[in-house]
Amino acid sequence: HKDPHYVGDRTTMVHLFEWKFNDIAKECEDFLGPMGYGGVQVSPVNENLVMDNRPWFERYQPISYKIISRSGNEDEFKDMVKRCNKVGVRIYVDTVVNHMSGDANPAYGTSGASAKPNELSYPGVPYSSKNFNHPTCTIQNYNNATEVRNCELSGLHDLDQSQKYVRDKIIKFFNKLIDLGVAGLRVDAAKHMWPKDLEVIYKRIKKLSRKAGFPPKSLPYIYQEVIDLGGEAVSKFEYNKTAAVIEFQYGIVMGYMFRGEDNLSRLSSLEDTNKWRMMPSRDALVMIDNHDNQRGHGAGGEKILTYKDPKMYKMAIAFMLAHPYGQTRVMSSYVFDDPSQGPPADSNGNIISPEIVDGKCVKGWVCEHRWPQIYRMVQFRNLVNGEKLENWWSNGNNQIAFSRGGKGFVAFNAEKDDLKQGLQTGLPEGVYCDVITGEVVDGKCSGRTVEVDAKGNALIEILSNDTDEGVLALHIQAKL
Ligand code: LAG
Ligand code: CA
Repeated sequence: HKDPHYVGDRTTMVHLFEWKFNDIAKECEDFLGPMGYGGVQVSPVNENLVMDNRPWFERYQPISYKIISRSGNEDEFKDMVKRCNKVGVRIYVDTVVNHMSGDANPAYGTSGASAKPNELSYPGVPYSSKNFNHPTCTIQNYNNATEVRNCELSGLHDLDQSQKYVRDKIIKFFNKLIDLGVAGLRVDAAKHMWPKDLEVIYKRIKKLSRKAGFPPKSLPYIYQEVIDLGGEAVSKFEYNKTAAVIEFQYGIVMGYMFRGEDNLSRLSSLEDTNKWRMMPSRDALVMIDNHDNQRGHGAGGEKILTYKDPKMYKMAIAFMLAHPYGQTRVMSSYVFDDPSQGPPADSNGNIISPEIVDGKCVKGWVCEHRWPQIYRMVQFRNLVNGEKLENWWSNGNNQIAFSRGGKGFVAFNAEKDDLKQGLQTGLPEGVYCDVITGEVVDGKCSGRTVEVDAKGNALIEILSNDTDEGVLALHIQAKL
């Protein structure tokens, strides 16, 4: 369950947070497919509790496993998966199976059906009181693994996955998604479920759909949300036997690094994941920010970089995409101030579609995935896939550079001094267009150019007073 099953040389998924299925399908066709994105993580697709003011987090409060939410219904979901697969973009679903909703009275789901959360009754599944962990308790002590697994996470009613009945319902939901052609699943709150119960569930999930174009015997990609920053009873290393784990340490390290609060040169040892207490590369899904920590939810959010710090954010994303570690995920947000605020919506709570003007999203959507500095680094990662990290250089401080074999080269300057340095790029001789500041159009570079000599050396310059970009990236497909 550790292979995302991307098509061809694709490498990176984007989380289109709170997007509607119809809009995602169109984005696959118009942009993600042609630009080389490998997949989309969609927000939870199953029926959820309708909450006042429609905060984004209502989608983490399941009412049933019917596919119906503000993103769309089952037909729309099916159509999206088909259309995205057709243009080489895989779909990954965020699944919430640790718990059902918190208390609400009356409680309505997104299909209009009602439930009685305070009686632990969810007729749409159906689950009743006996399917939940008893006695009911609230997680307080993260040094007690049993409490973390068997008590309620912020009042969300905690399912007992040791029951075959509960597992059967979860497996049925997962298998339905697979029949509809998805390539994998995010497992929300995996830390709050017992690894042995999850293993039983994973073993019983279907192989990916042949009809949707997957090779025979492909297992779904499973990446589990286990926030482990050290010092708690539950360890992420309990979860990577057969499936992948989201490496939350990564975004925190990158936050410190690109804010200039650590020393970039230390990243030379990033491949030694033991040293950093990170998952082995093959087992890790990494990101700079996610829907939780970009707004201070979840844990470890203080140093996380987001679209709100564009220069440092683009540097961190470029590093993530240039460095070979992990499976990479790009966050795509909507504009927010209030951390509870849901996506752009009309007065009836219907999500407003992103609109695209000159390649950029408007109407309250940020669409980081459409920032040229980001999608061009996705293309960089696809191009250098499988190439070794070479020609590492640092000034011992916050200026670094490295190549990926002889195909790509990146340099970063996160300090107050200019970077002006002759460096070995590993690239063949020629004039290259920096894909951060521009692209090749009609044989001309719209941004900076760099001349690489016959020995692979070039003068690399990143000035500290550049308010937009602190990174430079060259690759062999952007050679003039
Ligand atoms: C996750 N990881 O384990 C998600 O990534 C995260 O977004 C989910 O929390 C969490 N698990 C549960 O699925 C989010 C918000 C919470 C929110 C919860 C349920 O971060 O703040 O809780 O979804 O909607 C909210 C209120 C709580 C309240 C609870 C129950 O914020 O104060 O107790 O609802 O009504
Ligand atoms: Ca639990």
